[in-house]
Amino acid sequence: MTLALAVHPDVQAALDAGRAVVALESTIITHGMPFPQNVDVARAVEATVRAAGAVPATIAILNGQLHIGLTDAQLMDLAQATDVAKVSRADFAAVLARGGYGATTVAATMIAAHLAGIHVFATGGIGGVHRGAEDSFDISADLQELAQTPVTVVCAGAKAILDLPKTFEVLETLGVPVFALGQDTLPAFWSRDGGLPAPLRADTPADVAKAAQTQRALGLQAGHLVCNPIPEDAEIPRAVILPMVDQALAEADDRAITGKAVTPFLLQRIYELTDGASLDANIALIKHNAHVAAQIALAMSQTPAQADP
Ligand code: PSU
Ligand code: MN
Repeated sequence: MTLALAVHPDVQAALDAGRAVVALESTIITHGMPFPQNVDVARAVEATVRAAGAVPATIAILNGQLHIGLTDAQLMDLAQATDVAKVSRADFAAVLARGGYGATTVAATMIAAHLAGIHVFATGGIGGVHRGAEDSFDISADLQELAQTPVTVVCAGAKAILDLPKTFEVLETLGVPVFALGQDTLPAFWSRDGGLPAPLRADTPADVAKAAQTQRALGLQAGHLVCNPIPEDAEIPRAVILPMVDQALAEADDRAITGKAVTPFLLQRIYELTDGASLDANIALIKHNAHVAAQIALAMSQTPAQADP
């Protein structure tokens, strides 16, 4: 059997013509932000991609069908839906097979983008090695996906809900190229400087496109992770956000929250603890990432790779 993808006509037209397309995830909509801000943000991010000259493809499972690009009505429907599964590599097929709604994480969005022939994907933050992973073994499937699926993921770094040094050690072990954009240190989501040296630095979207295409020419199947610092005017100082992250982590521990529920719980609590201020920063950085991802996709479309795997 082959899987029938529901590809939005605008996305299909762009792919057929070799024009720039940027994949967008949907877990951020259903498990990362409250309604109606989530749909506003999803629309604004799509508009940013279009304004930069690329076509957005928000990826989600609706009624058991894998959608590559959503209509506005579908986006609205997903943003309000309850009982949406958070889908990663392990449960992707099972959710499609049983039907219903699914929101794709970074890992699942990479799988879907690659299936559809999309090379670039913009998100906010990736999953990683959770603090206390030495006991819980909680390491996001996003990291393993970056090691095996050739999609360039643009994020703002990783949130302090994670163990950042361990997250980047694992990425190195897995052979994932990690770039900081325009600086020598890794950004850490709400702050531009996470205090860790960046493994690689790229100064322009074209540099990233060239590195990704060279990696494919080498025959390596890994993705690329591009860490794009949050715009200066939207930055939240670490001293402000860290105590709230610590509180959210302590609460998760008290309530014995585990597995897939951990990340959504922490994101929701930080939103509440900052009185919604974390959301403004999220919106600014996601739009910025969408803009950069569109520029990378444009650069790739101008010098297409020789062979498409
Ligand atoms: N980190 C963020 N924001 C997010 C997520 C992670 O700062 O929205 C979401 C993404 O969809 C990511 C997923 O792929 O959570 C990771 O979940 P887990 O840690 O359960 O693998
Ligand atoms: Mn996990």
